Amino acid sequence: MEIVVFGAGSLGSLVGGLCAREHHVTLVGRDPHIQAVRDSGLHVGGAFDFTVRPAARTDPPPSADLALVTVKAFDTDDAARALVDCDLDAVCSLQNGLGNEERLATRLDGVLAGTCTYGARLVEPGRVECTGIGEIALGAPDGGRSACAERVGRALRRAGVETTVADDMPRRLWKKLAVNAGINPTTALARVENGALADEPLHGIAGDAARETARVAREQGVDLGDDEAVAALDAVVEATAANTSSMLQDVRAGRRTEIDAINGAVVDRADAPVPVNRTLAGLVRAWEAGDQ
Ligand code: KPL
Repeated sequence: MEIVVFGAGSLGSLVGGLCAREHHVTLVGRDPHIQAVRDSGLHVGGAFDFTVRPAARTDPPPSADLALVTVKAFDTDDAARALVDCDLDAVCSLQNGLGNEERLATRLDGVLAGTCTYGARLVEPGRVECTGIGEIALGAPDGGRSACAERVGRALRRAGVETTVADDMPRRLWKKLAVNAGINPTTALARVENGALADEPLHGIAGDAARETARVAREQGVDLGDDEAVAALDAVVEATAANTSSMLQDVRAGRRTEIDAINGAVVDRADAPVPVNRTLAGLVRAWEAGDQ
């Protein structure tokens, strides 16, 4: 299969590197990472230890069977615009937050929703580290079975990527949102690794954000219980205890965060007040406006 990974940051490079063991992969990203991959290939370390030689470019190729979209949520519209001239059979979002698939589908056909729990860190240009083996779940954005998702799932599994083809993607996206709404802003504001959320007072704050998110999911007709959301949060905190959340990485690097697509999305969709998500979003946005 011809796979283009649009957004070759840490996660995109890891998934692209894993896929390149079996498929023809093109990484689309920015220099100096892309230049390093062109010069010396992509080394995948951490839980793996191999080097692959995917194609690497700063703009999409003219065609591919599948595009894996791994850009930050706020770059989704740009990704859709950039991919419009690429002849594609399927597009799968592996991004944080809600609403990415709808945005891609305004310009692209064959859009699938996806979640990815692999941990990844870009160590230096041309080198990515797998900090935790997780899985990709993908399927139709509105739920239900999808022949396209089955095809993509088979291709990812052939490459040794742990993959579930799911018929309940809305529920999975909300569950992941609950986890991100708890972990990302709390770790970013407190400047701690994920594992620090196992203890009070941060555990309580992250748990309340996850519970509020589950309540908003239910308001939207998605069956996600408070206890299930908090259990998912606790499991990710434990599994990724030594990891730096993507939002803390963004804050440390002085970059824009995904707060709008995470806690902002919870606030925007809520029928009743969500004070914890509103407060966390407000604090992170205040940091973005002031300190960046
Ligand atoms: O997805 C993540 C992120 O950092 O964005 C979690 C699950 C919180 C792992 O760090």
